[in-house]
Parts: sequence; structure tokens; C-alpha cells
Amino acid sequence: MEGELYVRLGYTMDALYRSITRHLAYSLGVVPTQASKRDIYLALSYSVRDRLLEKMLKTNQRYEDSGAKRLYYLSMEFLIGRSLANNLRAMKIYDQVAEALELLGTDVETICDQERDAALGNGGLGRLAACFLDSMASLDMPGFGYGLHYDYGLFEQDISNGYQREKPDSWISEAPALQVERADAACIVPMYGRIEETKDKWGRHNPLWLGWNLVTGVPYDIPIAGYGGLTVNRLRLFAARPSTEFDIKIFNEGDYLRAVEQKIESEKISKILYPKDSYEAGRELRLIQEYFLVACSLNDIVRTYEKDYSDYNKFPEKVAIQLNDTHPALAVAELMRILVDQKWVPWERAWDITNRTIAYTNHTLLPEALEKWPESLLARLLPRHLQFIYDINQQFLDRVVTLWPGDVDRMRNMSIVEEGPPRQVRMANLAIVGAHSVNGVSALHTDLIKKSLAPNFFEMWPERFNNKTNGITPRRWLCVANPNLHDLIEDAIGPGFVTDLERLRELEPFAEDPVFCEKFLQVKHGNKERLKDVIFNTTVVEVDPASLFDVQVKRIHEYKRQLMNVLGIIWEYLALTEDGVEPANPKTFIFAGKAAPGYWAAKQLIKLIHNVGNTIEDDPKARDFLKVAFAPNFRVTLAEQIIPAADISQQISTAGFEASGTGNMKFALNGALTIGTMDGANIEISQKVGRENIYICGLTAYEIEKMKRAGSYKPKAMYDKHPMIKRVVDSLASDRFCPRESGLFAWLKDYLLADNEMFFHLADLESYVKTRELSTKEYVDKTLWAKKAILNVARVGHFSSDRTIRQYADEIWDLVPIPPTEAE
Ligand code: DL6
Repeated sequence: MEGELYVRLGYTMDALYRSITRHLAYSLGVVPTQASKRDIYLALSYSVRDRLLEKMLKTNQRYEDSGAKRLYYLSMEFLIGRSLANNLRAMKIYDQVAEALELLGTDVETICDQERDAALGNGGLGRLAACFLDSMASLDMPGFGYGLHYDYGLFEQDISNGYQREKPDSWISEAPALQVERADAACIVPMYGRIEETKDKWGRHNPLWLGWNLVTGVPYDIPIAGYGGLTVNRLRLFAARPSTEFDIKIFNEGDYLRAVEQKIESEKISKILYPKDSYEAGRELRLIQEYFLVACSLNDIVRTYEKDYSDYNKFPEKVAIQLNDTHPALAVAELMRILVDQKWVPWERAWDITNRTIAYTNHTLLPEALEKWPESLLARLLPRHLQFIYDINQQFLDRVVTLWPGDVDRMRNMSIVEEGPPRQVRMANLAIVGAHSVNGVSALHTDLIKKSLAPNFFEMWPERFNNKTNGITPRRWLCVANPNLHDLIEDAIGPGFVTDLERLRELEPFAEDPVFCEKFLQVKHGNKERLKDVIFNTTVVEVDPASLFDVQVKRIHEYKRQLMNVLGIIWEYLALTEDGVEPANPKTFIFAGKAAPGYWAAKQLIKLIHNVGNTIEDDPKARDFLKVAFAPNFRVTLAEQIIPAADISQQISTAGFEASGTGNMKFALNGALTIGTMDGANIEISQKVGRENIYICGLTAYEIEKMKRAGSYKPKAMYDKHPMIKRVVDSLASDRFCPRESGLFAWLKDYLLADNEMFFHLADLESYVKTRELSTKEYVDKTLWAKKAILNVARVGHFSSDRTIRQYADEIWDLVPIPPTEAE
């Protein structure tokens, strides 16, 4: 006990049992015999939280003692999902807890099932951030997430008559069991106000930002357990609160209601996650959220730095800041403001420090997702930041002029401020200019950033651009999601691969071993049985685990081409019912995914999937061969149930549009074969698993780009020429799939046949359908299928987020692990 400020906690079954019952009594006020499952879940979560905090305090101490550099990952989204089972496995107390819970008359799976997802993200970008946190902790790296403490996460999706309905997801009720409030580290964030131009005592220009409104940022820490449970980092989420409980001045003036209104206004900032995912223009509140995240985070980062250092020249040696997309790009201006206005660092030096500290990851090339904010809005909300943006831009454009004198077009294209009307600030340009590293998230995506998104910037600073292909954490996506496959692999190649995923290569010889193949297929079948129940309970569709499970689960978006999948299903349906061509094996098409609430076309697609499914189900000629199920409310937990049960993983985005994808990696790791286009990380997956173990179809990004430039995509000609394409499109336009809502899908024919159809559905359709056919045929040969699936598992170790994080740490952050001491 000597030297310890706190009581050591036990990790045995006995100690855990005592801890759970103690929390039942003293945190929740219930006796064990009367505890509900929810009570036990909470008591267990508090017990786990105690232990995580114990390790977190020790980890903090270790980091402080080492004086190591720290990484701060600024992200508007962290899509965590459930935490409890993941933490039990990370801390290696799953079995002890299972025994303790048996004494309480229940079981660990039932209790873990009580947890609701923390859906503080939209999709890939937020889930990647969560995988990165897991990897940083598992690699003993001082890397911390900074985000917003939303009251409401991503909406819950209900389906009513095939239409998506959104319901609020009040995550806040779930949070206390995961987090600790750190009121001691709260900060004040100024916004709005005006600039008064003054001179300092030396007569120098000294603008003052005055008359702001103040909001308080209250941090909440969620411990993030590394695998093994010794390193526990934290995710710090900021909630917005009024600067004082009520504005005393307004209150004293007797305007009680206005004081309350102002309190509500402040709290609005962290109320809700914007459900946008590469779609929809932003609103003022979104910009405020982005600024609030940046201001709170930088305040915290600077405060932590100042505990040990006063000289800001060292800042980039001790601090690395990664911007997860452009959402936190205001960090460039905010760090400049802090250094220049508050720390009196000269502008040029402040710029050097800022640039060496900040790095930026781009996650999308979609023009509608590239953020721009009206200059007028910034002038009102952040007048001082806008001045810094102007100064940064001026300095930058001066360099551009020196390099390319007289090249006005280039200047216009590179400028951080876009000429109007309306004049807008381009956040991607601000991030590229302000960061020392700009990375894409797959080899193709990075290439496209260099060639199409930012070629002028690449020409100016080639060394700044680099690739970091995404990865996924095997702890969640194998150990937690597919424990039986994990155990099977462990029996074959021994332990240790979970933190060294390339070791999965040792599985390769087992792809030829009939006994292993048989066990592998049994694990898959078991997962399919379980998914069958999940689907039945949520959709009432009865699926057959002996059928091929062909899965496309992800956000619903035109570029992801759920529509092409549906065209493929209709093709198979018409071939079966009109031409008598049966599929080689019965097939179940499983979809899941949310559409942004304002995205009409995506919502219509959800309706289409349901209607096609119903038409097939109502058709006695078809229903025994084809089935369509749309599992509602896609979220991390549902992904954990669906992915391990998939035979086929559909990754069919229009080439050049999916920056990377990470679902593609999760499916392959769980032994599904990919049908995919040469897009994002699919390309690298195909290189790793071998072209014979993946089904590639469609045009490449460069072919598509060429056709776009030449204007040579003529979908109407394809429709006229190819009878099956014509039949499929015409059936869509008829009332065949909407007998009770005449004309509902007629728009799709015009959409698909337009020369400016952005996503090249019909261009890829034939190749896609043929590839599907081949995959179904091969599925019948179980030995061949098992071999291919096992080789996928064996060869995707590269896509562990541990590898990705090591690359970020070595090549961008200059961050080293600080492993636990033996005493820990
Ligand atoms: O990098 C994570 C993830 C990629 O895997 C997806 O391909 C990409 O679409 C996604 N991007 C976004 C962009 N949203 N915004 N802004 O979610 O990032």
C-alpha cells in the first residue's frame, strides 16, 4: 500500500462478486435477490469502471513520469457501441465475471446485452476513431480522444411500412456507468462579440476580442482499456453548460426567464450529434459545435502542457494533434490565437509551432461533404479567428504568388477564402495549409487526393501528403463479435495473434485441412443461426441459415450503390420467375443501414428494398430461393451480430467514391468473401487475399474518371442494347414492386438512364451480376468455399488498426509507447 493513494482492487471471482453486490447495495440501493438484469448490468459496469479508473490513474502517472509526447485525436465522432463485454475481455476478467454472475442467478451474455450502444458517430469516420482509441491503448501509447458529450447520439431507426422513421437516441441515461465527470477541468469558451482595434504600449497593432458570450465546457472521461488491461487511456468528451448556472447579471435585473433561456441556449451546443455522414450542408449550430470541441480541447491540451513546460518552442515535441477530417480544422486558428494573443509568441514562430503540431486526415472526396462556412457567419461567431484565417491566407498566398507569379486561377483555387458570393472559408484548405501532414485513408484515396482533390497543394508540398490505410481493432471485431472463431483460431495457431494480427498467416496451411475447414464452417453456421433469431425478432422475416447470406450493411448512400444490389436481386428474381433460372444455392440478401433524415433518395431506397423483399416473399415461384431482409436500426452491436454470420460481403461503391471502407475489413476478418469494386481499401484487400479469393467487378476509378471527362457514359444506350438491363429497369418503373403505391419507383428509371447519373449503376451492372452468379456457384462447393474464406481470414492481418496506429505514430506523430512497469 505504501506510496499508493488508493485501495487496490481485486480481480478474482470473489472480489468481483463482492464488488458487484456492494454496488447493488450502495450505488443502486437494491438487495441482490431483488436486483433486475438492468441493476446487475449497472452494478457490474460500476465495478468495471472502478478497475478501469484504477489502471487509468496508474497509466497517467506512468505517462507523466516519462515526460513522453502525447497525441490528441480531435474528432466530432466516436462510434463506440457497447463497452462492457469489450472491457471484460480487455481486462481478462470475462470468465471470473461469468462465474460471479452465475452466483447471482444470471449469465454474462444476458447482462452484457442490457447495455445500449454509445452511438456518438454516424459511420466509418466515427468507428475508425473508436478503433484507433483501442489500438493506442493496446499499444501503450499516450494517445487520447477528444470529442463532444452529446445528449443524443445518432437517431434510432424504426421501419414503418418500409419507410425509415427516426427516433431520438437519448444516450445520456446510459453514460454514468461508463464515465466520470471532471468538473475540476472545466473551461470557459468565448464566442460572438466584436474586435476593438487598439495599440499596445509599443504602438503595435493589438486587436482585442471583446463582448463575447461565454459557455462552459465540462469534460467527462471515458476510460479506454488496452488489451491486457494495464494501459487505460481516456476519451474526454465535453458537454456545454452555461458559463454560470444562471447569468447572475440578467438574473439580478429580474429577467429570470431570459436567464433560463440563455442557459438552454448554451446547453444546446452538445445536445445532439448531426446525422450527416457525407451529406447535407451544415448549420450555424454545427459550426458552433466544431468550434466548441476545438476550444475545449486546446484549452485542455495547453493546460496539460503548462504543467511541465513554459517554453512554447517545445510544444511540437510534446504534443501532436490529429484532426479527424476537417470538422476540427478551426484548431489551426485557435492554436494561433492562443499562442499569439495569450502566450505572446510572435506570429511567425506561432505559425511554425502550429504547423509542426497539427496533422489532418481527409476521409472523403465528395464535394458535398467538404466543409465551407460563410465568411459572414465566422465574422459574427469568431471575429478574432477570422482575422487569423485572413492572416494565414495572406501569408500563404504570398508564397503561392512567389512560386507561380501571375497564375490567378491557381491562387483562386488554393485560397482558404473562396470568392463569393457568398464568400466562404474552405475548411479543407485551412487544414492543408495549417498541417504538416495530410493523409488519405487508402492507397487509392491518397492518390486521388494528390491528383484530383488538391493537386496544387501536392505540387507545392509533396512531402506533406501521405497514406495511412485504415484498420480495425481485432479485439472488438474478432474477440468480442466472434468468440467462437477466435477460439478456433487460437486452438490452431496458439495465443498472441490478437495483438499481432499478421500472425493469422499461420492459418494458411489449415485452409487445406478438412477437419479445420469443417469446424470453420460449423462456427459460421452457428453465427448464422444466431443471426436468424435476431432477424426474426426485428423483422419477422424467417431466413434459412443453409442459404447463402449475402450482406450489405452500411450507411445508405447513392455512391455505396445499395440500388445496384437491388437491381441484381431483381435480375435474379426475373431470371428465376420468368426464365426458370434457379440460383445455384438459395440466397438471403441482408441489408441494414440508416439514411440521413433529409436524404430523400436514400430513404426511398430503404422503401424499395422492403418492397422488392415483399414482392419476392409473396411469389410462390421465388420465395424458396430468394429472400430479402432489412434489419432495422443498424449500429455497432448489430454489426457485431451480422458480420460474423455473412458469407458474402458487398462492397460495391462506385470506384473513386469510397475513401477506404472498414466494413470490408471486418467481413474479411470474419471469413466472408467480398464482392467488390476496385475502390478504397478493397484494392489493398484484394492484393493481400489474392484475386482468386475475392470477387472483383466493375470499372476502375480511372476508367470512370475518363468516361466522365469524355462524356461517354450513355446509360440509355446500354438499356436499349441489353435486354436484361431493360427488363430490370422497366420492372422498377412499373408498379410491380409497388402495387399499392402506384408510380412510387418510376423516378428510378429516369434517374438510372440520365447521362449525368453520377454513380454509374448501369455501367457496372452486367459485370456485377456475372460476378454474383460466379460467387453463388462457388458457394455450393463447400470445400472450396471454406478454403477461400479461411485464406481471407489468414491474410487480412495487415488491416489491424494496430498497424495503422503504428504508422501514424512513426511517420506523423513521432509518438512512442510507454509500456507498463513490472510492478503494474
Ligand atoms: O476513414 C474512415 C471512413 C472511410 O472508411 C469511408 O470510406 C469514408 O466514407 C468515411 N468518411 C466519412 C466522411 N464523412 N465526413 N465528412 O465518414 O471515413
